[in-house]
Amino acid sequence: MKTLLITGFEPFGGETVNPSWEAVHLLPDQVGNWAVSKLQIPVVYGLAGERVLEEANRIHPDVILCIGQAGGRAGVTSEAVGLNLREARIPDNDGYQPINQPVIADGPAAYFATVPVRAMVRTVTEAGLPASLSLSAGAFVCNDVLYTLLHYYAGTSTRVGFFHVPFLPEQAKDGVPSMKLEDMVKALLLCIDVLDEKT
Ligand code: PCA
Repeated sequence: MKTLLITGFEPFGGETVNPSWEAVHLLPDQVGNWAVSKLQIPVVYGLAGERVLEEANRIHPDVILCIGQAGGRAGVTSEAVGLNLREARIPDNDGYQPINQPVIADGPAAYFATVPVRAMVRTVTEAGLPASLSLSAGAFVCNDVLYTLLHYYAGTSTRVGFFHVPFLPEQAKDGVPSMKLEDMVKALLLCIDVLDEKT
């Protein structure tokens, strides 16, 4: 049995739910050959990544997959890149709004995700749900966590990925796209099934 640490975020930006955690906490504790460990993390620069690393250092997962809300996107997106940049349009849940700051001083500009991002997109698309590869996780807290983990685990066997989910129907106003919670859960289960693929 392999271990997956999967995280979702608390609500932010005036929302009362975050679909990432709603979907993650509905996952079973075992999916195929994976023991699934779930963690909710704060929408706070720095602290979010620290929380994931604390838990990861306790349970030593084979893969860490973080899930976040990307309001406005029409489908689920597998993030290919973590960027060494903090650039916030809105304050995080601690009131911090950095502009042009690094995630890690003197870290490399970017890392590629080490989970099979294309296989994840393919399996969700084949199931008839909207999914695509994303070349930017933005520069808010989701990217902060992705970059922090990719930096920490660079050159090790621990693989790291990030998956964004759209708004839930009840969050989406004025024609903004959304996805049903059950479809998000389905997409996550499909992604877990392909975690051992190559690309
Ligand atoms: N989405 C934000 C942070 C937390 C979340 O769910 C982001 O995309 O950075």
